[in-house]
Amino acid sequence: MIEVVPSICSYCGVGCGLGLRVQGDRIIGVEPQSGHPVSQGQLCAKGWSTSFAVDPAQRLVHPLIKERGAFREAGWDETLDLVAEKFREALADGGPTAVGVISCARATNEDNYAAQKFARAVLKTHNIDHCARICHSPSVAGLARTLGSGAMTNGIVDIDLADLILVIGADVTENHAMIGARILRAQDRGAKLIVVDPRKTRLARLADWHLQLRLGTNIALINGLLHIIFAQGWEARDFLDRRCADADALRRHVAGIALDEVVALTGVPEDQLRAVAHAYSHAKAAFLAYGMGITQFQSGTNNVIAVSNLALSCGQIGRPGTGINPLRGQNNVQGACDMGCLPNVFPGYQDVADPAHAAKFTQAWNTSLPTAPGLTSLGMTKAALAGDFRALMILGEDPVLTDPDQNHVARSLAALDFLVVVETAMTETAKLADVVLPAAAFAEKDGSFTNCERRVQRVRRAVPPPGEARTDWQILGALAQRLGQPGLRWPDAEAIFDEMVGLSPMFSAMSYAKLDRHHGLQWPCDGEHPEGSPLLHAERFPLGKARLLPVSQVAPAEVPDADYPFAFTTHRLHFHYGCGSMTRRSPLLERETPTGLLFMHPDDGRGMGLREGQGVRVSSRRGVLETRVHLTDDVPAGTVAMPYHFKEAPCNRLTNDAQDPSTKMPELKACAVAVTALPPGQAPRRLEFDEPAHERL
Ligand SMILES: Nc1nc2c(c(=O)[nH]1)N[C@H]1C(S)=C(S)[C@@H](COP(=O)(O)OP(=O)(O)OC[C@H]3O[C@@H](n4cnc5c(=O)[nH]c(N)nc54)[C@H](O)[C@@H]3O)O[C@H]1N2
Ligand SMILES: Nc1nc2c(c(=O)[nH]1)N[C@H]1C(S)=C(S)[C@@H](COP(=O)(O)OP(=O)(O)OC[C@H]3O[C@@H](n4cnc5c(=O)[nH]c(N)nc54)[C@H](O)[C@@H]3O)O[C@H]1N2
Ligand code: SF4
Ligand SMILES: [Mo]
Repeated sequence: MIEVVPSICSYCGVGCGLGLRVQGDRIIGVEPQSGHPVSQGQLCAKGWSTSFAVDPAQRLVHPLIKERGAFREAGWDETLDLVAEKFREALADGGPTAVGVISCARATNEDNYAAQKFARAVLKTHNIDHCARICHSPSVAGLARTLGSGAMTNGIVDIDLADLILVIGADVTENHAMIGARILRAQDRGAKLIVVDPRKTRLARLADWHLQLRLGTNIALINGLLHIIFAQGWEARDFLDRRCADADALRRHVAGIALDEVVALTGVPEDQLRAVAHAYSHAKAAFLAYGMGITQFQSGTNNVIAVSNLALSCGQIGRPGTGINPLRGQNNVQGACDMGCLPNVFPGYQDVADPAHAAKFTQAWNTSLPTAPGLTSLGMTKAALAGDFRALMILGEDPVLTDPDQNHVARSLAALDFLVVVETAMTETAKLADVVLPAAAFAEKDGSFTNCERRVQRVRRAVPPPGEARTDWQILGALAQRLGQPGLRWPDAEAIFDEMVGLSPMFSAMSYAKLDRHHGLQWPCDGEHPEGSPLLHAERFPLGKARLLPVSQVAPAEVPDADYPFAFTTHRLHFHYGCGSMTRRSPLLERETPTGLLFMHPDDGRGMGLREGQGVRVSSRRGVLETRVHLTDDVPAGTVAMPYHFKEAPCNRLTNDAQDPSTKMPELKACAVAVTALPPGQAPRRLEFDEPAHERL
């Protein structure tokens, strides 16, 4: 007999509803959930391939301890005793600032709550972070300054209510596929579509206007649009008067901008800028969505502020069909932030430096807590390299493949006294660990995920974990016990959720029973909003009045020159996900895109005498790799691009970790590279770490 267990897709932040088809102890397939408000009975190719991602045959099933360079299987007791001993040593040696935890935006809210409680209440450090750092941390920081809250202001269903959709720096049909489908349906019923992207994405090719700006010129472009809007008197004056603190500084700032300079810098013709400024400011309801093409720059926070200035100036927020909508990436990255897996906030964004919040958690957890905020994820790896950091626990992240400057990351991890990785599969990072612990995957545990529109939804244990795998929170609880803190032993996931709800005002009216009755609930969900909040900021902003903050264009830290003549950017492909540890197990997805490629404009290819599929060597100031070239006008001449899913062609060997000053977001979207041809017929090789960066053919 086949039983269908309702769950949520564990890939991207859209949060599609799926049913796990279970026979005995095995997941034999999935099906879309009918009537789900987000996915409406559909799934993308990754969702459909879920059973491969959790297949026991390809999973870690035993704890592993490294001895003389090789892993051996070990029992839980022996392994956890060793991990506890190593953390005790590190704490004795370097104190609580020398240890830390990187949590997992793919794991449940309950796992993430446990991870931050482990860091804070057991290790006594706020050194807890996760991949939001290199994803939407500029959204959290930028929108906190302009609105007072950094999440999507509107729901996914609002796309159906918009008469214009503006997508900036997001490849939505590939990366948030069911949102992409919804946008295309909106266009079919007459909504206008504008895409701002240096690449011709699928959506860009279908858009009414594609502003193909030069890499890293977002602020120049948005200030140009604002210049036109204010000069023409198209701004929403009434909204600015009632809802915003002071528009004059921004008005003066953009008045001083010369449009011909904007055109020269961005490469976008003036008539396109005028048409888009008119369309966005005159739309009845304009839904603005953005992604990594805004955030992953050293100017990431200011880019977000520029986006916010545009929406506020046109009054395109606070109503159905409008909004500033950062498309959060991972299935539960919103949740990992909400749960406090950040170095400066407890669950529910309660500041660790605020004595009242610190007192509340000290009392609830019955323990002392540190007062100084902790290190970010890249801060921890940097401290390791400097010799100031001893022991790190990584739950479900693969920084060797996904953090910038791979050689630097590998050196930093090697500099640790002790690295423990909790994973569902053997990754490049896990290979460098001293201990690897097998984690249960989402289909093997109860809990909740929070999608990009703040919707908290239940996932359920459909099958037992394979072998000896355990849930992250169980592992953390057992380890905490060994380190003298019994407060992380919960009977089940619901008890963790209830503890979190009791401590986080923004979730105070949530419970599993209530989440079950609805298709999840959108936070804030409290006494004032007992059924959740699909739309934010309708009456007022968390700051009271919103703020318009003038910002100026900043070039990427590294631009092309004679040695490294191509602008380089990185992106995603529809059929693969993150480090590929789950999608690359699916033969269906592998067949579609089996390996990494360098995307290059045919004119550049011709100039170098390259043929389609030829091997190339790509180098930056930080590293070198080999791959094959794909000649396509998806990218403009002078710019080359690579996806980041492929360990054999790791584009983060090349990327730059120049950082946004306020969030430490590295500049994953722009650096400079050189490309040289491999002799025709020579296959690209997989190069080991630290081959000389400047070596050329
Ligand atoms: N298939 C698949 N889906 C995924 C993921 C995956 O790995 N695979 N990952 C998930 C995660 S973690 C995230 S965060 C999301 C990310 O989803 P997206 O934000 O869509 O991510 P990217 O494809 O990295 O970048 C988006 C776009 O930014 C553009 N861009 C680059 N530079 C600039 C610029 O200067 N200005 C502008 N305006 N645009 C620029 C790129 O050309 C690209 O089309 O996707 C999620 N969904
Ligand atoms: N060059 C470049 N680099 C990038 C980006 C880019 O655009 N360009 N994007 C960045 C962005 S936005 C992000 S979010 C990061 C993502 O980077 P990562 O977070 O490193 O990528 P994922 O592949 O999502 O890794 C998640 C891991 O969690 C494991 N996992 C899944 N479920 C569980 C669970 O329940 N428990 C545990 N313990 N493990 C689990 C999976 O096996 C997988 O190996 O990459 C960043 N890196
Ligand atoms: S759009 Fe995202 S959540 Fe929906 S099925 Fe695809 S990967 Fe899963
Ligand atoms: Mo992300």
